[in-house]
Amino acid sequence: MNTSTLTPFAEDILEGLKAEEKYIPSKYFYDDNGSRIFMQIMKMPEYYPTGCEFEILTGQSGNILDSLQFKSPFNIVEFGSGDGMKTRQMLKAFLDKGADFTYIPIDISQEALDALEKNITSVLPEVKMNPKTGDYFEVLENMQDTKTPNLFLFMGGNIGNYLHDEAAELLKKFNAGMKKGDMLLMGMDLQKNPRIVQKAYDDPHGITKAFNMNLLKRINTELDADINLDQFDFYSFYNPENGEVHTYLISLKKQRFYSKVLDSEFTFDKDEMIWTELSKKFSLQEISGLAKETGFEVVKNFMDCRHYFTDTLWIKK
Ligand code: AVI
Repeated sequence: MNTSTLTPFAEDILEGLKAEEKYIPSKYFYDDNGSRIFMQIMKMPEYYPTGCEFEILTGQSGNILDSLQFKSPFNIVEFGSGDGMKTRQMLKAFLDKGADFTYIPIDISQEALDALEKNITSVLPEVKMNPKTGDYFEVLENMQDTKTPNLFLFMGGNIGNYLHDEAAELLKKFNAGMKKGDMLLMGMDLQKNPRIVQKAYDDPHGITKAFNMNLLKRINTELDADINLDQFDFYSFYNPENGEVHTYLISLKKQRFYSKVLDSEFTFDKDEMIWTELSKKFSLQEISGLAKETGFEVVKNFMDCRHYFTDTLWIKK
């Protein structure tokens, strides 16, 4: 096998499935099929974060605008904007209150940005948009010398999918690309009754299971492998002591599969697990600790009425 010609997916699968404790990085959930399954997850009644963030942005965007520590004009720079459904609520409220801003969504996918632009301008034609294609940090570097203050958005609770040190590193990088006084509004899922969290990640419809199984499908298609999907199950576990949901694929028997692309065989014991995702739920104390650790200060938490989720507003010190 010539590893220099492998895709990043192939390299990471090789590393993760040859490890002592097997794992697959959760960023590989989101191929076209996985992204469609994730849309279904977001529509499930058990998956509360989407509704919570929608409620916050629908009801409290005026307060968010009032809490910004700079005046118009400003930029709203969004990392990983998705379809913009929730952000649209905020942009509308800001316009209604007479704010003067330019919306700058950043995404590596030109296709996603085109769809987003169409979606926003069809409903809010008066929004000034300046979408930027590329890596978050490259775009940030090129924006640094502008005088206009920035509100950065990192919504949806994506920060919870990073290990603590990775999250801190990402936020420090955001911080390094920001000017003093720039602000960050970030979605973070909060600790709550464990049964509610457990249900959101172990749904009765089997959609979260399908989301995980899609990883094995990707290995079969992209790495020319012969995994029998029926011989794997899905398991999810929420630990209320540290706020971490961990999800796994479980091998139902002692088995092996072969990948032509990796020219390699992978063996599994019965009940062996593949760790597929961390989804961290935070306490408000942990949120202010993380802000401090990464060069920010919490200005205000905007929470839904049940206090399940927060859009936390930080300022760069
Ligand atoms: C994208 N991310 C915030 C989701 C979460 O809740 O951690 C991904 C997800 N995994 C299973 N369900 C949803």
